[in-house]
Amino acid sequence: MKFTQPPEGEYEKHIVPVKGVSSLNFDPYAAEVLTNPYPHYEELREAGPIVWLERYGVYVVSHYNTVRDVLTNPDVFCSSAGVGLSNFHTEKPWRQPSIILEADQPEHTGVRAVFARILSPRALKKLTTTFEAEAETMIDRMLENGECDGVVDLAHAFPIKVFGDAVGIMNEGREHLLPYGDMVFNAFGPVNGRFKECLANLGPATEWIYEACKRENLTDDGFGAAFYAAADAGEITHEGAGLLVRTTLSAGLDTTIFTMGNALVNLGRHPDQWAILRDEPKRARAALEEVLRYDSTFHSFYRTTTREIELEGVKLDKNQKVLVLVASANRDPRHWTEPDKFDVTRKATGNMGFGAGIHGCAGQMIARMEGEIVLRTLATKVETIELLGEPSLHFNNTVRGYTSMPMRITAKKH
Ligand code: OVM
Repeated sequence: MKFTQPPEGEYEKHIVPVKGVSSLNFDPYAAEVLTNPYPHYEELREAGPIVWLERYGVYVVSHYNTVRDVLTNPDVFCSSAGVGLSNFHTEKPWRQPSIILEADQPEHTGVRAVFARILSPRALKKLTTTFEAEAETMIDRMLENGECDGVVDLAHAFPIKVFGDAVGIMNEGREHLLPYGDMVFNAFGPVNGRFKECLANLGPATEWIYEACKRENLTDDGFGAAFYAAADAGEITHEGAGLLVRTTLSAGLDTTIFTMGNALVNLGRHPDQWAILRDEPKRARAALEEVLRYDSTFHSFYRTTTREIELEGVKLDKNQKVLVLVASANRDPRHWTEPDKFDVTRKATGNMGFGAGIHGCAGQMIARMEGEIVLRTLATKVETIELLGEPSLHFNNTVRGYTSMPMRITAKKH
């Protein structure tokens, strides 16, 4: 594999002075930033709706309205050049591009329609009882033990089981899903130490994913089989069907796993907010939405300009990468009241956690369903959540979450 991005330390070459726009040396991928990005995002928003990042030679947009404008103008801010820092027009992608994520209209349109039909609310409804039963089993087991790990025992275990089964992949080897996703999401950022270490430790994960996506290795009643049936019907190619399975396995695990972990951490840290949810479990969906706003799993991705364009008074060249900081949009006081307050009673819909526009998360319905079921089952069964020490943060170039969260939970008395 060859990477044509400049290695770490050589980004200086990319510095181009740009007139009429704030220019910062800010590194959104620095460990210190990932530890607590929100004060940094505030500084960035204060510097302006669009800022030049010297280190990477890209613009960054961090205000809610600007993020939305970029995401809802896909003809100007395209995805086919990749949605990471790497520009597919000039650099070789680390893997074959996704036919849904890294594609533009008109090719994207039909593929997205097939994907949306197969993950439609009707298809998802059939999965509800299975998902609920699994959440109950896992949470009952945690309650029996009292002391548990919220990430390992629930946030990780639940999507690996229920989403893996829903796609229809083999049981053997599912431990490769998370490391593969980690690579996918690191690869949207720079080729930094984090990227290289992840790649070096990837082992057989990529090969396993490739095998898992093959028709003969899928159950005959999952999303995977449905993608291949769409190929039989001539709606997509058979290679495309395999790539859509790969999309579910790339985008569907780390994201939901981290989201559930972020929910547990934030509810553990805000006992008043947990009490509100626990007393009214039907608030689960709204609480999940607030988690997605307040501590977004997805922090950033890129778009690439298809022509010269003026954005917030700044003239952008053609073929220019723009970093879209959705997690900052979700904390923008120009849009939200008291954005830094975790408040499960607020109306957090309209947050940019799933993006927006034609590329808005295609799995958001099943992601919300998984999260809602887990939070509702917790709220129904659990009285108290006590974090035992600091949860361990996972460092990734694109997504935010935890790898471990020791906690003690007690059962509700009925
Ligand atoms: C894909 C893909 C991978 C990662 C994320 C994603 C957020 C999609 O392979 O299509 O959407």
